[in-house]
Amino acid sequence: MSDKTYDTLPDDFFFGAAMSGPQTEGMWQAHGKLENMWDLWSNEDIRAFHNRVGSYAGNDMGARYAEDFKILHELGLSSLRTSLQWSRLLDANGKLNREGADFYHRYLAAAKEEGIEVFVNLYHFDMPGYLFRRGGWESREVVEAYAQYARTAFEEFGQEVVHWFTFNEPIVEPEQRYEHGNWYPFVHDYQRARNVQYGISLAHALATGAFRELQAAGVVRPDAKIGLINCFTPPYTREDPTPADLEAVRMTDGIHNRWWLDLVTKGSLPTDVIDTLAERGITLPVRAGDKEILALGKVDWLGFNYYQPTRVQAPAQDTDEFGNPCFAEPYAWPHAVMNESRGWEIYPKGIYDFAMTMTRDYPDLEWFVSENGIGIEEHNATRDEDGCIEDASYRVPFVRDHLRWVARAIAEGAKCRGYHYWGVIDCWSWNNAYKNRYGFVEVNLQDNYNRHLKESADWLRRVASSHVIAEK
Ligand code: BGP
Repeated sequence: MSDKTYDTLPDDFFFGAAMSGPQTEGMWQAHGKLENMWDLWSNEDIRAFHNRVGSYAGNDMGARYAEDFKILHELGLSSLRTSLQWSRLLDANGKLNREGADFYHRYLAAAKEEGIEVFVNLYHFDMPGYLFRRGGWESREVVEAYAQYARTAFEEFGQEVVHWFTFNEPIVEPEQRYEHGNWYPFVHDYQRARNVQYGISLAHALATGAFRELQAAGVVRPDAKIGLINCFTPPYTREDPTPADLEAVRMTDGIHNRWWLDLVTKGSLPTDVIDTLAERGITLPVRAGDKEILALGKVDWLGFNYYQPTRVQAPAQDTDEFGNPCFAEPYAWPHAVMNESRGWEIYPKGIYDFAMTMTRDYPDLEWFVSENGIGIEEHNATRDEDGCIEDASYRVPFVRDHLRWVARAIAEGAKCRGYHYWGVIDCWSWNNAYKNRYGFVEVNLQDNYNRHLKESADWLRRVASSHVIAEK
């Protein structure tokens, strides 16, 4: 960092928490909730989940939300981004499930009582199982079902919710489920991954179109905004790159970032990326009328999830063992500082680099840090004599250093409006379940999911209340 330390954030900068419906709510069969992809995978193979903890319980927030909003309020936070679960809000005929909707009305009302504004995301990797069986994001019927779900949510909560998002990290399902085969249904097919990415893009655009229409009709509040959240991690390469390394950066940035950034700012997809894909035999399942649909995709602002930088270099091979084209491969930076629990590099300056790229390329677009955090293996945690988890030595520097880069970016003109910490209250992390803990607040599974403040909570409260980024 430069000599100057940037340690204050603007008065109107907001602090909040990020979580998601499937990782918190639990109550997986209450209110007529349908099975989602995580329930489906948990039911099929519980051994795939750390310590065999499946999707069923979330972090019990569905039962404890009133208590949790109080905790967030006491930590000085003013907002929470979570997601509605499609599988709870609609029934198997795609109609509103009144019991599920009433649950979310109670949830939103309880948050309001504690002064917590809920930012509502519509989709967090959690397709209802029956729609996955009908083809998931590769099926137009499912894309249209999503648009109908979004429309129903806008109609039902349009007067209550101000900040809406269509998707969280839309790049993750194409990659994790269809390209790298890490997540159910474990596919390794680059073409299908891009088909899924394209389907999600259409779904996003249709939902944004429905939002605009319903806002014009007065169903959605006039002050409501719609956005998209992605891990727009800036790709880096070696310090002395070859043209092939730079090409790897272009395509990684193209698929991960510019694809979505063009969609949400221009209403189209980046032609250089589409052309390169076509040269390698990958063509998108475009139909007549799609151009007009994608044109609906422009948003009001963005969320930026940031945990780690992407570092890539030219691939050693043209195709992988499954016959898929390779455009890049990971580059191991010799100076990387790692969070060993998660296997992710810690590189706070990446948040600034993204901010300055946005300021240069999309100067009018507002955004906020929609996720950032550090997950450390629970069994590494030490406790003081009162049983409080001593996490300040790693959690405080992590958040502090990221926030200082945010403060500097804002001082240099970045339109970053706020910061949401991922999992302020420990939550369930997909197939890692409760292996890595992100929270300032512990969820003790041995003690009936009871909440306990960790050592770092006091620091968060001071920073969120004063907007001064305290050293410790
Ligand atoms: C983001 C997801 C979150 C959350 C977070 C931490 O990519 O949007 O849902 O899980 O990563 O990652 P993990 O839970 O895998 O440690």
